[in-house]
Amino acid sequence: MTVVSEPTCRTDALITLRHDWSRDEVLVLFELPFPELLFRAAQVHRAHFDPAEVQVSTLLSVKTGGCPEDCSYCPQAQRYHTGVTAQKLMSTQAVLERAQAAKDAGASRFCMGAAWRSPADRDIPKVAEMIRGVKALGLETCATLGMLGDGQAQSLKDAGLDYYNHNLDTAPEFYGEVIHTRAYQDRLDTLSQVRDAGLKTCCGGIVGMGESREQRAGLLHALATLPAHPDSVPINRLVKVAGTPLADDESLAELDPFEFARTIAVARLLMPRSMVRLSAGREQMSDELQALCFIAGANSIFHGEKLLTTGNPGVDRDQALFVRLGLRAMGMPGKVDNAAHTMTNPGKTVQRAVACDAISTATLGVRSDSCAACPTIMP
Ligand code: SAM
Ligand code: DTB
Ligand code: SF4
Repeated sequence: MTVVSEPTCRTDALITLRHDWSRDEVLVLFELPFPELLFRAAQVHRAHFDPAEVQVSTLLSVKTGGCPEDCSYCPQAQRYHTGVTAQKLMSTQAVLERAQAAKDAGASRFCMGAAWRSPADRDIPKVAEMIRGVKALGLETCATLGMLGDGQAQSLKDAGLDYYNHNLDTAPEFYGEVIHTRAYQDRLDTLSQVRDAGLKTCCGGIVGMGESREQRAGLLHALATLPAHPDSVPINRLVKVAGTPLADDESLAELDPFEFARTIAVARLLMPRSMVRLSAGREQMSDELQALCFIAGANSIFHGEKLLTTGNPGVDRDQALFVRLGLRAMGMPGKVDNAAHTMTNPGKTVQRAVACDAISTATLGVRSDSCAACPTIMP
């Protein structure tokens, strides 16, 4: 057995970006005592981000259900009977109304998802029109449309797309247990098209699908040794949707919440400058687990009652959690660095950045008397 020494925790290790992690090194991080792992991840987090800031994104399913793929976790796969009804691609106008509402509610980023294996060339101009419209609202744009063919990433980039989300989902050797209709290499090829087009990559995976710790390490290793670290790394905890093979597998044990927090911490250590997104599965998580994840370096969430087809914590629950943890939403360009303020004051614009009691109250998501009278909120 090879003995792997613990990766060092010197100051330069806090800021150095590495692309040469070995899988054994990643596993050693997973196996650190929990407080030590969280401490290290929190240190790295602070070296690159304000640990009190969390990016708030909104997700919209612009084309729901009817997908020909067989991803064993997915409620949108046509072949499983999950109660999701297949719908056509939404109109641009309907998408823009939702984007405006998301902006008014405090989101700074808007992600559009489609249940496609890959988009047809005829769909690209329609999605491009949506992207142009969302961008024109001043929102950061992200899309997840499946595998991309030649030239499609470039067309999306030309329309103003900022990020493309395409996940590796799990470790290479566990992948075949979950998905049979496309290969790991197909995913790597799409990611390379995305990078070549100059788009930012959003790439992560799902845990809690019955993979081992070694395989969770394998997923994070695969992500951290891509030619460039993904700019954003969504870590999803499996949402069990009845009718999907993974939900119907009674032998599948729940993932230990501490193991989920470990996964977030190791992602933060391996990819120090990436946004680590606490993605699907938050509705089933306790507030305490989410807090551990924020300490471990998660700095982005999806906000709103729904993800693509499954539930997400309600707006009230998230605001209350931000209050209790003293977190604030990351800023919107041109406004005070505080989307949460807008989140609690829909339709009103924060005009200047000041550190006053009212702002700190509002950032925490409570509309108090002092907040209502706050001179920084303009009608
Ligand atoms: N069809 C496109 C694709 O597969 O790339 C885009 C949409 S797909 C729903 C985006 C990601 O959502 C998947 O790669 C997977 O990681 C995540 N996801 C889907 N169903 C999930 C579930 N039940 N629990 C957790 N994550 C899920
Ligand atoms: C990602 O990794 N997680 C988000 C986003 N990318 C598109 C999607 C989660 C979907 C969860 C299942 C659903 O709501 O249908
Ligand atoms: Fe289709 Fe994407 Fe769901 Fe897989 S994850 S079944 S590709 S929508």
